[in-house]
Amino acid sequence: MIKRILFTGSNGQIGSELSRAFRKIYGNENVIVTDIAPNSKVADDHYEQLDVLDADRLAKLVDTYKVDAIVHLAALLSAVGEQKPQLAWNINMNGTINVFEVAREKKLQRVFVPSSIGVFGSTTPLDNTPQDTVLQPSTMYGITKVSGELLGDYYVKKYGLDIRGLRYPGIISNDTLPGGGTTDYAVAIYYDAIKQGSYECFLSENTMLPMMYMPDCIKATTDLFQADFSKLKHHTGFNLAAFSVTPKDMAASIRKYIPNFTISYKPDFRQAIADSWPNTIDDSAARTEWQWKPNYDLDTMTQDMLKVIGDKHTKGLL
Ligand code: AKB
Repeated sequence: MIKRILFTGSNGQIGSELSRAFRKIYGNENVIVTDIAPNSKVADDHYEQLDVLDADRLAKLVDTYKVDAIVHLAALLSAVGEQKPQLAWNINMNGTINVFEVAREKKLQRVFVPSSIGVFGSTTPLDNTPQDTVLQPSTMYGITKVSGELLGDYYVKKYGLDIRGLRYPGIISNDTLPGGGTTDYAVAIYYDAIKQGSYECFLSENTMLPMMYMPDCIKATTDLFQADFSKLKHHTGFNLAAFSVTPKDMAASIRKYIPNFTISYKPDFRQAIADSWPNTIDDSAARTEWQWKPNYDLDTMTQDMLKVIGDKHTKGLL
């Protein structure tokens, strides 16, 4: 039975909220959070500073805390990965193999490592992108995510390890800001809508991408983490979808609540990345193998995002 779980990258957009959700399920003392930053975002964590490239320290923490499973979130995302490709390879690949090797040596019960829609490229069918399809990404981030999926599947087959992962779409949230991704506009648009009533978007108005609200991301991750391993046919790269939207759709959704909201478009280098990613995703494998089903669509998410960010703004917390 899994009792104690160690997170890497716990200060990040997903790590900060997912580790909180795991503490509710597994107990505060059973979730060890680590990040490269000297301090945790949350004061009462079991926090340890960890560079995922330091395999010895990772192994030591696993021993010290008697860890049974690792949720490995530390990674560089797609946009920053294009600015620093060698660093992205180093952190994403060597960080991941360090986690897999510790899991193998210490016989850990489970590893969760996310993948991304970044695994797809322009040779993949862009509409209703299948689960099992061509994976020829054009970004270093995508290359590391495809390699991470293949490496994880190798450890499952060769060593019998239990490794699981999801291809996250763009994740939209209102707690910790994302950093360095191509889908980050979909978070910034809500903050700017509240703060200044307008947003300048770095993608063009009709760029459609798969997106998901954070509560669904938490649900998907915990559901897959707890799924019966023997029922899984796929392991490290489940397609995952909630809804697909363009910046124009998001602006229209925001205008339902902030009628004077305006948006302008100034595409930059991230446009080419977005253009190589799918419009819509077929996530039927996740729906069949571990009963995935999202709760939020664009408008229910917009309503909640604007309420939470609006409250923060009123309290002077932005
Ligand atoms: C990014 O934009 O790089 C990430 C992702 C979709 O993996 N949010």
